[in-house]
Amino acid sequence: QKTDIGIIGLAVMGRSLALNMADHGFKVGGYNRSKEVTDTVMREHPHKNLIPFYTLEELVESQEHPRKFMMMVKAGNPVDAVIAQLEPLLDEGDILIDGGNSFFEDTRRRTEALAQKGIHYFGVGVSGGEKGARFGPSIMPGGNEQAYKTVAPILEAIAAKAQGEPCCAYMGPDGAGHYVKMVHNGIEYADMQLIAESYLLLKYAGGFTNEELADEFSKWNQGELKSFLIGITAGIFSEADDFEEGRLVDHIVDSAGQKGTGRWTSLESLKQGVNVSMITAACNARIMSNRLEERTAAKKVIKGPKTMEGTRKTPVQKETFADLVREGLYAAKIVAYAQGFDLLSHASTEYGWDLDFGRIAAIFRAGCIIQAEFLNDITRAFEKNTKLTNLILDGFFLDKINKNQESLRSILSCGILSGIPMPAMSQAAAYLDAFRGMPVGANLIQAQRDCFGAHTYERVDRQGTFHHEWGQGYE
Ligand code: NBP
Repeated sequence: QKTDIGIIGLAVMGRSLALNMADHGFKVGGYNRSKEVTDTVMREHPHKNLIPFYTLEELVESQEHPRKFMMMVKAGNPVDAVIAQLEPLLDEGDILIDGGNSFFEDTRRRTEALAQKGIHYFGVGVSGGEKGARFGPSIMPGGNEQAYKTVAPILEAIAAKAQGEPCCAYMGPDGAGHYVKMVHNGIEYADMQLIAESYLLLKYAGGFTNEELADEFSKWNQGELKSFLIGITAGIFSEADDFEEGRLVDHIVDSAGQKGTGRWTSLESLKQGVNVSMITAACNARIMSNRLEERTAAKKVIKGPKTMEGTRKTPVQKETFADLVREGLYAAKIVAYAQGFDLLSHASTEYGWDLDFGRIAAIFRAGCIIQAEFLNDITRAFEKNTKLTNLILDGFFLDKINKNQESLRSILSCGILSGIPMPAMSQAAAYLDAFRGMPVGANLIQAQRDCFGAHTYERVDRQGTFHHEWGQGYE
């Protein structure tokens, strides 16, 4: 049988994308390394447009030129293993897509290697998990712009739709799509951490019950914070436990894993010299969460603040406190996105990708985990000013920052005095204060560097670099 596209790897994501394509009328060839997986998919999800193949040769022969394949296998070595098997079977002009969470540098390397043979390689970020893949993900394709036109009808058909537009758009050459997906995940880490800190504040400083938390988050989801993450959070507080009395959330261990895309974002930001401190803080928060044993032991010996005695720590009414938390969260969220888009901007210059930030925000509006009302405002900001250097400087966001930063400071001080860890919100305030030109102490650091290493220093009142013979007390 003839097919329009081949999917290689039929685990949860590959299978869901294959069925999504089949629903949209494309004839899809499905192949998986282990035959049993293919059989299970065909048995459990039979579809007239999904055709199983048990060898790559047959899968390749089922298509007309230019042929199109999408790998949905585990990132890392499995991708290279599939390429090594597939490459000899492909011809010039064929298209090979990697839809997994591959590291963008790997995608750049693979793109270059396959281009030698005239094969168009695409690194495509797919966000939204299993449900997104099955019914409409946000899709970030990177690769050859001409060749993109061949796969665009399939990718845009299966993507989520926001106000009728597909959440799929060409990002740029080689690793651009995977890079955008990586930063998307980094922002997702920061966003989730900010919501977790808001929860801790409301619960431990505000004395909110699960019922009240569910109500409060539902209310937030009607306003400017409306988003997938706030929506599911509201629902989580209402979920009954499967085994015991009470709500499930209170029976879940206080330790969360990570797969690595947040860490990649953080490492990459250090390489680029861009401050994404909130994403890094979110990664570190998960690392700290994993130290359960040490935390349990330390709890017995390290004293908390005196204000932790008693139940409620905030002097204000619950509703007033919730408003402060909502406004502080909104300000911090703006800073997190500003950091993420700053990293994209530097990468765009560094790798020559010419990323369109307004378009990136637009394709995040549906299908993905960070989908939010707020992204419309980001698109508007970058459309209004394509040269915008930092999201915070856009008129709309500047106004919000100026209005909400007092709330951020107020909940931060309340949280710190109550002993509630708020690493991401603290970073938001620190970034804001440094960015708005407050002294950051680098004059003293220059002096120290010149003192111990003769690294020289610069002056405020004259050009050039200077060295001082630091005299006293340094022996
Ligand atoms: P997994 O990441 O669990 O990978 C399993 C698939 O990889 C199976 O089809 C497996 O075949 C295949 N595979 C492996 Br492992 N080694 C192989 C090799 N050497 N040659 C050929 N095939 C090999 O699947 P997933 O969770 O569906 O995710 C697929 C990709 O999508 C990953 O990169 C993931 O990070 C990304 N992603 C996942 C999500 C999500 O929510 N799960 C969301 C967004 C992106 P086998 O059956 O023979 O072992």
